[in-house]
Amino acid sequence: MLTGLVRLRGALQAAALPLDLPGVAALRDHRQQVIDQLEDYVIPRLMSLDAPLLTVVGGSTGAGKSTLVNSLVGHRVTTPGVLRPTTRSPVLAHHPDDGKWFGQDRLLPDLKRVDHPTNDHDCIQLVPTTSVPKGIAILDAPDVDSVEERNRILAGQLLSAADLWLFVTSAARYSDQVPWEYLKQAAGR
Ligand SMILES: Nc1nc2c(ncn2[C@@H]2O[C@H](COP(=O)(O)OP(=O)(O)OP(=O)(O)O)[C@@H](O)[C@H]2O)c(=O)[nH]1
Ligand SMILES: [Mg+2]
Repeated sequence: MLTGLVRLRGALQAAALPLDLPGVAALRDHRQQVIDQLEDYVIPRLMSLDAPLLTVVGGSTGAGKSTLVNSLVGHRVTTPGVLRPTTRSPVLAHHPDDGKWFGQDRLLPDLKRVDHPTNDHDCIQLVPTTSVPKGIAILDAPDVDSVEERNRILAGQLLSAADLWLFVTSAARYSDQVPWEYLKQAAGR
């Protein structure tokens, strides 16, 4: 399968769609998205099938993502808050034995690893804890529809790297358009 996917990526890269026909811009975008998805997620995942299942908690600001992550883990690993948005930098809780899977060489290579809370968009905080079982990890993400552009971009990257999305919303926000666009993309994937 790996050989097949690498060939598929090569074929897509070679299919440059050079003619400016109607609708070509959307097709070029789609082609690039499929290449990115293959390079950022599908091929790396296939090369490390034993890696823990990465669950990314996404959704609107204030929906309760950080609160839910803390409740699932059983103690406070990420800071909830009343300021919107609160979470600006992702927090990844995992079993201590699984730490080797979350190095910069294996996952989200653009993000620097830190071991303390931060608001730096270019960092990801790793929290090793025995409260998370081996084989699964949970990531608290910034909101998908933030007023902060960097938050939105980061949330998109995190969701693309996920094996599983846990989507959080509230009675007031469930019909918002932006989260629904993400869910449609996920269904398409
Ligand atoms: N009254 C009160 N409400 C709080 C407090 N902390 C969080 N909340 C509320 O609880 C809800 C969930 O907060 P969070 O878990 O931080 O929400 P979130 O989805 O992680 O939000 P972002 O990180 O901004 O994307 C929000 O409506 C908050 O305003 C607190 O200390 N006091
Ligand atoms: Mg949060």
